[in-house]
Amino acid sequence: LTEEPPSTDLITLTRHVLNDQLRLGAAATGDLTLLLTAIQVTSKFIATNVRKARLINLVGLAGETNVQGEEQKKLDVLSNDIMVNALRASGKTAVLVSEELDNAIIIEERYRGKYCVVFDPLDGSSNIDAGVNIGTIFGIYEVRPDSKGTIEDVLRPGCEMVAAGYTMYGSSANLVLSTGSGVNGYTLDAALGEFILTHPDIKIPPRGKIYSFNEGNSMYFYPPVTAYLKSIKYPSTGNPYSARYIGSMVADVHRTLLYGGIFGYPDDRKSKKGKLRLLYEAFPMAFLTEQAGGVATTGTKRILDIVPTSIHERCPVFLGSKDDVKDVMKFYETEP
Ligand code: AHM
Ligand code: MG
Repeated sequence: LTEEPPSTDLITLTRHVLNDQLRLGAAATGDLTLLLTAIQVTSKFIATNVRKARLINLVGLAGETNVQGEEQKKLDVLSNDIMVNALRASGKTAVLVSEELDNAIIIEERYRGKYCVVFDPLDGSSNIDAGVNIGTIFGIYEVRPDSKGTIEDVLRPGCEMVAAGYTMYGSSANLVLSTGSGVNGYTLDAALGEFILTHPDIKIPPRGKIYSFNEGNSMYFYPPVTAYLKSIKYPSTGNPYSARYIGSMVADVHRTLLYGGIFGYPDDRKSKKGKLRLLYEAFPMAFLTEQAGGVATTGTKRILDIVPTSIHERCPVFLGSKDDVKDVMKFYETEP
């Protein structure tokens, strides 16, 4: 038996992004690489805390006190603090929007850079205490020319983002990133403390066999969604689709990117605008989906074209394999 020698030429995330920037030549200042380095550090830090959460009293509600009488910090609050601190200190940001904070943070002049980062520090809150996969989602805009960083710099359509990605905290930590020329996946090598390129140039298969919806909401669904789901569960020809729903957007989207199929969180009679947040959930995931060759829609329009009017607004989401998502769009055209 011959064993492959270990690779001595590791492609780390930083090396990969730097390479991209070098290809851009004079247009690139290296600032985005530095910002992404800061984001990587936050992902490593959050991953470490997720791993030991049960051991160090990070599980539970913020505001509770532990047996020693110390106040506990919920993991998502802690993750938010980690990100805000690191992004501000990077000197590369101007505006920060977090799911955890009511208002945007406008970075003071001393630390100000040219990027705006919108993020959900720890998404999938219902899964945190059970140890199920959760993740961080982020999107990056460059401030508009001559802007010093205002809320208007992030109230822009998702297609204007310069980069988007997520880190999934599961059996390993996986960072999936697009800077606008395809999607790459990196896995954290805990011993090296580096994200290593493990999934180069991710492309979503044009059609999948899996659907991922919270069907517990079926009684509220509108006719196009009900009809679409019926069509894939009771197909006239061929096999019905398999259901997979984790309830962590990062994990459900990650599987969809790799295996294909469709992920959906529609608007319905109860959630009139859907559940997922436009800026830091729908936009980054739609950006990655399109960059991987898939489609992301509200059912009737392209998600990346929506112009946000407030930082925490919601939007319906269907994303994944091109043919699967187009099928659901057809039901929106034909069903009342
Ligand atoms: P959160 O930001 O409170 O964690 O909510 C977002 C999550 C997504 O990760 C996931 O896709 C969705 O909510 C699941 O919602 P539901 O539990 O209604 O199925
Ligand atoms: Mg969330």
